[in-house]
Amino acid sequence: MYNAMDIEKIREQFPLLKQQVNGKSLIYFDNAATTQKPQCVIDSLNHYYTTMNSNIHRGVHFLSQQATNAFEESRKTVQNFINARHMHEIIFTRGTTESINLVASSFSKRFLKPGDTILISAMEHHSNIVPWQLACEERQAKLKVIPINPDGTIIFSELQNLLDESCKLLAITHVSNTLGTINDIKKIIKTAHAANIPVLVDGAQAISHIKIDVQDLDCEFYCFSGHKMYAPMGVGVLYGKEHILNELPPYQGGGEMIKNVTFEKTTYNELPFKFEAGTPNVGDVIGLQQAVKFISEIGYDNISAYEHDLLEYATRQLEQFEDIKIYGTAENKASVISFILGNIHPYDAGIILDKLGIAVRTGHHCTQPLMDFFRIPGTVRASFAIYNTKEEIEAMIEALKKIKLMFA
Ligand code: 7TS
Repeated sequence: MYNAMDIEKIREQFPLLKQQVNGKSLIYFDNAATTQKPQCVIDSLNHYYTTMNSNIHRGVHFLSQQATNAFEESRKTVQNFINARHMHEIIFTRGTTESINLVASSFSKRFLKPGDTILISAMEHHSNIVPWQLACEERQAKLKVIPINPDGTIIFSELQNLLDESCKLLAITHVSNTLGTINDIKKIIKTAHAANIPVLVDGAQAISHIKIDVQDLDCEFYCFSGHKMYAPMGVGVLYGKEHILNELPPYQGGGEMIKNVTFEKTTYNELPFKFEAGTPNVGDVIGLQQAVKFISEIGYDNISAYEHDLLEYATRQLEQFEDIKIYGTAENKASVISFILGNIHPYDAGIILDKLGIAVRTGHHCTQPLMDFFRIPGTVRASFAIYNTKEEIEAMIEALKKIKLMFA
């Protein structure tokens, strides 16, 4: 188990955490929105633009070859990181949202017919709702939703019922960004496969907390964003099984994704390039490799154990307020805690916490249907990363006590 000294060493790698905000030491609890970046990632960007910047895959010159090698090395690193069978099953995108849009668009063109259904859950982020709504609208298909229990867990019997003949794909989050629920994703995938239904997993919130092994999970698609796992913004990953990616039509047309173009007919490049039209985000992809190394050096066991400890501590501390309501009380949770304190509007709480140097997120967290389910306008959400501490949680509790007095 990581101790305070280990965490201090980790914190030292994050220059941004040394900042003062409103005259207070910054406490950054908005990690579910994006994590801060360690020095190795920042250095990698600097190094890339200082020594290597070049367009890739097309140049014979020195820089282009260097950049291409580093870019493809990053793909290899990501392949190993999530244990994909093939390197070409790793498609670089702008982030989870683009990864899901890619599948929603290409999969529906190939497989979705009028009357078919796509199945999602009631705890999805808008990024795993709207692309499917668009696809369903276009193909005259229907979007169906697996309901949840009040504790924020999937109602499993409903999931089984909805996996019927009309269902062509299940798209579901691994971890809820609002409730913190960790879905039993392996069991869910197994259940869908028993009905011959492929599964897309939105891993945006899982990737920084949980070791992912896509072969073990056996999902058809797994999506995540670099920026939520200590990597730069603007780079993400779509993992897809080779055979299904090969069956999908391209998402965008342009350079890189073609084999041969004439005005009469274009043939497409092989995987992964078929899905990487245009100049990719080379510098950030290379930065992602550094973030993978950062996580791997600490190790998921350490990350999970430490963050779980923070979550338990924060939950116990928050429960000391007799008028606290925590949303998301599943047994298996990632280090995300959503709450409303008394009748204090989340926005008011968030503004005052910010004045005290504490960054939390307030609002619906891009999960409006989930807010409707709980009949609330939003929550205050604190989400913890490997560099957060119990002292910071104590500071938030003290701040909340002050806020309560102000609103008493
Ligand atoms: N899916 C989930 C579960 C998410 O939490 C997010 C972002 C996305 C998809 C979209 O990721 P992006 O990188 O493409 O934007 N979640 C949040 C959040 O909770 N607060 O800000 C962004």
